[in-house]
Amino acid sequence: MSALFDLTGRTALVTGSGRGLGFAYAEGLAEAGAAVVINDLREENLTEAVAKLKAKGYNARGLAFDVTSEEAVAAAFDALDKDGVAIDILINNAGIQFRKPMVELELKDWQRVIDTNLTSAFIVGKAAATRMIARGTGGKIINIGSLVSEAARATVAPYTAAKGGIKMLTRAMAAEWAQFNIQANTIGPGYILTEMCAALVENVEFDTWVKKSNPAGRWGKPEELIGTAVYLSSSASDYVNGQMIYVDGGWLSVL
Ligand code: GCO
Repeated sequence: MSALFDLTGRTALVTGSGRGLGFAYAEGLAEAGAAVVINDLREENLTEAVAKLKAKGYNARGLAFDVTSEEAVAAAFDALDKDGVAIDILINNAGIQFRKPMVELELKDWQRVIDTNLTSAFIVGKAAATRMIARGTGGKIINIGSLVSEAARATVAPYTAAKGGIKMLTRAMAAEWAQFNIQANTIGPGYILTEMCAALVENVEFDTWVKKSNPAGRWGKPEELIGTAVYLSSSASDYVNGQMIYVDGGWLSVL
């Protein structure tokens, strides 16, 4: 049975994986046997993340590039090509949050959030899929959505639009690339205890709301996303395509 989920011999790129959920995905995939490429813009995060994985005996390397820049992504994939590193699994995780009522929101901030959370998945997805198709090996793409792919929340409009877009971008990828044995699926994390949510956790009213509205009665932990990430990266999901799996403690079921 474990062979179904074994990632030995495969290489995964996880964008925005210097810390937070990205790091949890990368560590989980490494534990399942994959070699991992950590991506982050901040060099110190990158160095620290790679060191942590290497200390556990995992095969890890760092690659700093801006996921919103087509030139930077092209250069990064060229560098991987030169080193003979083929990406079999891509997790488009890089993301930012920016909370502001829409009537006060400036276009530049809207654009920044859309670029980082949605357009990046197209840019990096295209670079990875082009190579998977050329090699004829197939591959796995996991895009990261959110509860707001489904249910909007005030003050996070660009994030909501981007995460809704991610759900359908994933289906577009499945529609075009299933014929090349590429499976593209979305993970929708619920309210998880990460740095991105720190302001929400510290807000007593919000924290109480999360605990009350979620049938699980608590926030999720980053490591609770790993099983789904490994499943969608492995042969166990070879006929699963264009799906969105929420890992939310049941929150959407009672909405
Ligand atoms: C926020 C948002 C996010 C999402 C999260 C859960 O204000 O930061 O609400 O936390 O809801 O991605 O899916």
